[in-house]
Amino acid sequence: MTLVDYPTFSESPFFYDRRAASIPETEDGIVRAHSAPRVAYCHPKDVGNYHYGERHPMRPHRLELTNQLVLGYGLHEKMSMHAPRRATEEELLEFHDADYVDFLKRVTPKNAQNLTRDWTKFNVGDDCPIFHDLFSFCQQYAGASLAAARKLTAGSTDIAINWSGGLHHAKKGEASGFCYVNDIVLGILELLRHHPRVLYIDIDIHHGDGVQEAFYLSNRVLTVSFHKYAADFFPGTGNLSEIGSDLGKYFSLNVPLQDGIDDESYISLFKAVMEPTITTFRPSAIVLQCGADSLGCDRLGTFNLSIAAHGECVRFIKSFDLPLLVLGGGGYRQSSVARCWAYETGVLAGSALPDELPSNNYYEFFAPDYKLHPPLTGKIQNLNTRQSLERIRVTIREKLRYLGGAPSVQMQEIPPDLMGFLASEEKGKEEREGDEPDSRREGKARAGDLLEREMGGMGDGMGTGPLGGARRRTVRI
Ligand code: V1D
Ligand code: CA
Repeated sequence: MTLVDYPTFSESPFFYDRRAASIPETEDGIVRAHSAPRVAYCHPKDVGNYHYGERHPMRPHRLELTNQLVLGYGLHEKMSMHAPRRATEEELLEFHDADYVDFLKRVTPKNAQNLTRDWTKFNVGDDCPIFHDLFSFCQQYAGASLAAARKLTAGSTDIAINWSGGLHHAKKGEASGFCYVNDIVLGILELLRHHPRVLYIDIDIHHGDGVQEAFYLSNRVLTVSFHKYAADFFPGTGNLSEIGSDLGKYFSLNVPLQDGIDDESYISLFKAVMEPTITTFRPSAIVLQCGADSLGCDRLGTFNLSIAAHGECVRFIKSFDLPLLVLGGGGYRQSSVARCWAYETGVLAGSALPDELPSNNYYEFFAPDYKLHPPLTGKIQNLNTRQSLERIRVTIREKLRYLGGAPSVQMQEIPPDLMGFLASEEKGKEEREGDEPDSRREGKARAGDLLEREMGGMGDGMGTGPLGGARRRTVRI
């Protein structure tokens, strides 16, 4: 049977959702309620024990605080809990350059002084210091995003969470902005083995430049970043005018904001941008980076968002009922990050959490109020005017009109028989590769290889050609 026997993107009245078509039964034969999505929570063991250095704002310890609140609130009763294995070198090489991965593997705080030429080449230094066991840290957070993505492609969960991931600045061959390995790109590449179109949304206050750059030429991944865009604010990219190139033209969207944006304007702009983006692009999976430095009172960020507003963005994206990979990112007031991500875990798991924080090993971090939603103090002046926000909204809507008309979007869906085959392949792979300390065997023949061959030569954006031909920093998809 050839692929042209199936309805195309433009012809079909709705996306072919394999969950809707398959019998809604679990392996033990129990019919699941439609309304309660299954949530998988991936937390690498000890990921909170790494240290960037005394003066560095990034504190992996916030992941331990988050986990304590998640457990304290009893959310482990509502989700499947996983301690995924580390990513292998081979898995990191799906996106990253071999010399860069080799450098990350070899470098230590002791030998770093002898590798000064590499410091410039791989952009390590003040923002991205070499700390003890750096490579293990990278393998842990990337392994968790890969495991989370695989659970989605295997169909064993509807939502997968990895708060240790979301390191959106890392490039193919260099570190950037506290990020070494780009677990988001790796996770999206995994999703692309099964999903024709993946939507990436980034609510960290910084521009999601590493992910945008990786998929800048692709029409299979649409990236949207909401961020502060101002002189001297890192990384300096993310203007409205950055829209993608070649096949990827109109598949990068940017929402550049100014200091002090408040809950109401952020939520209404977020919904006004995301609703038409989702209905026009019609992704079959979504990746949401939830950087918590967009919260008010962050040590690096200068927005005024409450945890409730940040969480409302998560709730809104969840409401589309698509396979959803939820990741962390920035966030530099540890207690706020932990509150925010615990609250969002509750939103995803469908549990309303009491405002009184549960007792936990780090209770004193949450002084003086010990509440989940403490009042925001020290708000920053809102420099976003009604007109500036309206201009952004209108401009993005215009770009979406072009996207809707782009012939490259009219892609073939994955045929159901191939979907079934790929799902069972992935399920087997997920079982083989399970959580630590289970077996670490690796499958050699990959579902994506088959997908590439099957879809090759269609000229529809899902073929084998290197889309990254013109820009070496992009990935082959
Ligand atoms: F304040 C610091 C103290 C020590 C080391 C670094 C910093 C620091 C603050 N802000 N570094 C930054 C940003 N870097 C610069 C550099 C100056 N150079 C010319 C560039 O302004 C980097 C901010 C990174 C933000 C990371 C992130 O929040 O987006 C994130 N997302 O996922 C993980 C982290
Ligand atoms: Ca962002």
